[in-house]
Amino acid sequence: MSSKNRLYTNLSVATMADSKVAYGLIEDAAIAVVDGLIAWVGPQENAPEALLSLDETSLEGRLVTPGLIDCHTHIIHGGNRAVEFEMRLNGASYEEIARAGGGIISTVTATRTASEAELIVDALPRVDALLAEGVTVLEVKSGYGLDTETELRMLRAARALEQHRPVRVVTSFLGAHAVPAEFQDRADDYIDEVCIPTLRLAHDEGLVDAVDGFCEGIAFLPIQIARIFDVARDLNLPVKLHAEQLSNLGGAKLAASYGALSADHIEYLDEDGVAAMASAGTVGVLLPGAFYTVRETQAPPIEALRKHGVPIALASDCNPGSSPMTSLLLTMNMASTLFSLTPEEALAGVTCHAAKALGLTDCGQIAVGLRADLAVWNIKHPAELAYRIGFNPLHTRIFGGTS
Ligand code: DI6
Ligand code: FE
Repeated sequence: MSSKNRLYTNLSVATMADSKVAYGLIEDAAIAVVDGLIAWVGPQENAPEALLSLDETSLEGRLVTPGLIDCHTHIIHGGNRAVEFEMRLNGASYEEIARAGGGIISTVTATRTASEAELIVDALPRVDALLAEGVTVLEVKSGYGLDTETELRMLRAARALEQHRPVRVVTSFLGAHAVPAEFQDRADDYIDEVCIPTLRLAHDEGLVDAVDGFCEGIAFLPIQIARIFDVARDLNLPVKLHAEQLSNLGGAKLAASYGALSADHIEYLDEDGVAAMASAGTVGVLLPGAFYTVRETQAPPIEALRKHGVPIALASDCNPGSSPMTSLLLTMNMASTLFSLTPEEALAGVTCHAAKALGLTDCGQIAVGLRADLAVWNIKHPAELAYRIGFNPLHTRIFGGTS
């Protein structure tokens, strides 16, 4: 169907737009789409006369949710690390893997040698896997170039995904992902000579929607992240941070002090950090695929996040090392089973809260005036989405009103 004007009938809808009703659920509902936007949603029997002239599609009792939003991915990268995965499971130590060229630096090498076209072709099957589960918005980070040319190439490839697939891409500059070998033990020089100048160039080219960093003992310290965030502030770009993944360095608190959109991972976050996020309106993005892959045992502080009212989002963290995952449905299931999120929290995590984590106000819910980014599922109850493992009940994905 190519028309951007349509009346969908005979459906249930989890609008995720009414905090007083679980899932914002409306049964026996209809949704009108005009010019790619939601023009009306409500009980079908209340549908205004004027809408009845639209072409109608009966969804035969299916459930409609907002299109899913993957708000944290590294989906553009060269190569993969399957052999390293195999070595590890055959008993190789971290040092042996590193000596064999493994780890994040092996992905940097593979990404530096890939052309923009190769990066795109390599990423498309992963993008397709996400879209097949109803994803309509995708965040993509740089961070496997760690030199000017490759960081820019990654961001251009990320932007170009929109030309290849009906999906909306939001980019994050992650120059502060790791210290490249040529700057070993000179992280500050890397920030001054590569990271900051590249951020400025990428911004000039319109390639950056937000600025990210990896705040960790094995990556960058808060004081170093702050220097990059100062530049982001000068450029009027929002920030976000990989924080408290392996230890508590106070990264989330630092991010919150810059009004960050999100702090991501946050397994080692303490209540002080949670409170700082709450006052700044910073979303907590949980990445259960990484938690699972690295066999982390410390779960994020879910109770404290709930208590302080910090919105919780979920994302795939799709990357070749710590989360080679391309499924938001599996992410939802993992967040429920590993972190005890309710199925409703899990769905909010990949819809309304994921939109907030990206600073988007025109998607993530089903409400009048928002984009008609919808997922139609062959299920009756929204809890089925987080419940099943490795099963995809998507019927139709509707992107800006077009299916
Ligand atoms: N945190 C992670 O878990 C990944 N990056 C990050 O900032 C690791 C990425 C990789 O191993 O390639
Ligand atoms: Fe990440």
